[in-house]
Amino acid sequence: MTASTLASRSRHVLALMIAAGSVLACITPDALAQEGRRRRGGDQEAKPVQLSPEQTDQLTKIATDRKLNVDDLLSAAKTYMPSGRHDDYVLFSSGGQSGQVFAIGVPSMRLLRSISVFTPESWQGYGFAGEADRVIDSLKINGKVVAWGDTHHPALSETKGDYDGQFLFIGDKANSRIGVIDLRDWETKQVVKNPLTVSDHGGAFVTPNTEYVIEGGQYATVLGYGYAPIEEYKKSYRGMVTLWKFDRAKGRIDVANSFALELPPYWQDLADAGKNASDGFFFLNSFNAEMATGGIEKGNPPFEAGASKRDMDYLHIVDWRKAEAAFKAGKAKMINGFAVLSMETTAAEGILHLAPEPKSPHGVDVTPNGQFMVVAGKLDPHVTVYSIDRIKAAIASKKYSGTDDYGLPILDFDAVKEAQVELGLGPLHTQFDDKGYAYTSLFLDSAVARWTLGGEYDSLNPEPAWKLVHKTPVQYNIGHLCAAEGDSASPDGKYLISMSKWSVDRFLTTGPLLPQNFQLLDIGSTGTTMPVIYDMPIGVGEPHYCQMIKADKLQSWKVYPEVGWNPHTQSLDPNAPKKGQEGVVRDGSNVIINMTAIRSHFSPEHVEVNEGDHVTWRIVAAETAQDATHGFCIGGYNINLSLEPGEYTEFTFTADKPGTYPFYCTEFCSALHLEMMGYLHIKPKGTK
Ligand code: K7E
Ligand code: CUA
Repeated sequence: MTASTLASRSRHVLALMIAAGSVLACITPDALAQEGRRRRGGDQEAKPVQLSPEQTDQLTKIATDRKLNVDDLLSAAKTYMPSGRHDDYVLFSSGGQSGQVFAIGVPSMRLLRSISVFTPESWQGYGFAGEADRVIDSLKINGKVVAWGDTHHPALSETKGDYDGQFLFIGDKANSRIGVIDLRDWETKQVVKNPLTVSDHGGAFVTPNTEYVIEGGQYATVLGYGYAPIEEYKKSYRGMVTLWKFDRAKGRIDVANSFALELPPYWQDLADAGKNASDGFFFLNSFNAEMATGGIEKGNPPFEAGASKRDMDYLHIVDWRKAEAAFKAGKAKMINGFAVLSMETTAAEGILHLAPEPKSPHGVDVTPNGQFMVVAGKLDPHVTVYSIDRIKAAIASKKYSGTDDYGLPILDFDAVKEAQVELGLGPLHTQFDDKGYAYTSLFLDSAVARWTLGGEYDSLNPEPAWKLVHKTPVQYNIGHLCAAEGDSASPDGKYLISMSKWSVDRFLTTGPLLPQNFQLLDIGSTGTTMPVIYDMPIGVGEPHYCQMIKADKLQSWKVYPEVGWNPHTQSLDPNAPKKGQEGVVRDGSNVIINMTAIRSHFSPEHVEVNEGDHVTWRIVAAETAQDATHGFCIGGYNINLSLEPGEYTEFTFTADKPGTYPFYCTEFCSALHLEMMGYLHIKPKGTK
């Protein structure tokens, strides 16, 4: 081939690529979606499956070669999603120490996305927007950027006790923070830091209409970052539970209208809000009613022995409407700038009652009708079930067995207890289905237990009430579990996730650090058994809790509503540059760059600034097609943005290191993606 034919051929190829690029740019999302449906046949009517003798032979051969039995084939059929077919449920899982949330499709168990909350992550452009990044700013605690979190409990927003698909909250145990995610664009909008405590645990949980996001504490401290020697534990250390007021219209926690309850220095654990019959209450476990202070180095009993000595700890029963009334009546005092109802107030106003609960419980879970609270104690093979009717009656008739050291009334155990059900070793957490069954994780047994509820649920299943009916082994050491909408007022049944903490031999070895194992159990289609039908390794952080929502409840945006949209304010941004307004505006050493990004160029392509300039860079992704995302990075300046269709972003930096910096698009957006770049010229001081 001669040089000239080579040149003409490459011109031809280039022309084709540009043509392809502009065709792509004008295809509408609907057209793409239609094309996708046509190709995959995903909308076709389901036809009865009929295997030909050849197909049966083929299937048998594959199963034999791959050593699959019939149960394996059934599991595969229950979980396999043909290309283009969408899952029925979305699982929002805590990402543990990754500080993120993971979204996983069920039943396929495909990871759909991560959502950064407490940990900056570059693909999402979360925390990489220069010097005045609002994300980095929101992660500051006492002036320090704390750029990770130990996420434990996600909570979907609820309406009448059912997931409404609008918001997701997640707690950071290590740093006592709550993140707020807007499920229209799946982005974190707010991180609030609790000014009372260093760390927490019982959060996030929402009240039935998301009036409040509840954050229970854990390890007692001197509230408000105070100090006292450990010898003054009983006198000065305190627990807390915080009620964060949620403003649904703004999509933000309203800190000024939030408040906390001072609690005894028992280590409060998980919480759950009442609903239906128990609407207006929430419940909180505790596990160090002994108020052990450890000190193994001084010959004292270690924490794990000291905190498990007594047979009973305390379930905390909070009437949050009474608490709200006391707060609104000005009965709170301020600690570190935050409103707190003291224990004297909560006792005097009848806001807080304690009830004995067996040995170091972990989970407390309210049944869908709100009638019962299920408490599982890791050192007791039973779950203990409380009834809200009994609790209300005991409170009304003051059926106390005494008061604790802080003057809080303790309800008589036998008066409030409905049942105890023996399930096995190490029961932790409980969820529910639509057939009157409860499911409890058994950490030490490595199993999921199915058992029957009583009361109104009696008629729903054939077995006697309050009875263990089945156990499925899981691999291994299950912590939380999660059934489809299984902690809401109307669970779906069908699927259950075992969040197995140890995976040991389930996957290829990944060095000494192994993934956790999310196991999918079929709890809907098999009658009495509930087999494990999928193992999904989670190799990013150690998740704790997750919630599974029906996919069609999510009203997620496909693109931002308008070009120039600011995801932080969820409105059109007046500063967003429009097409034709691109360029550099200088005011002394303050420089504003107005830029648009559309396949396959940034405009302007050359940006000149002087060393020492303070640069404000504004970019609009002028795209309207679904998935036409661009990135924008400047190497060496720690900047990377995700520019989703329609999105407006701004970042600032000081041009303190002169040089020639290529900036480029970090998403492979088009055939000419590599050409989607430009140069930032930072002229050294003194350059003419
Ligand atoms: Cu791991 Cu809910 Cu924090 Cu139990 S918690 S396992
Ligand atoms: Cu835009 Cu790659």
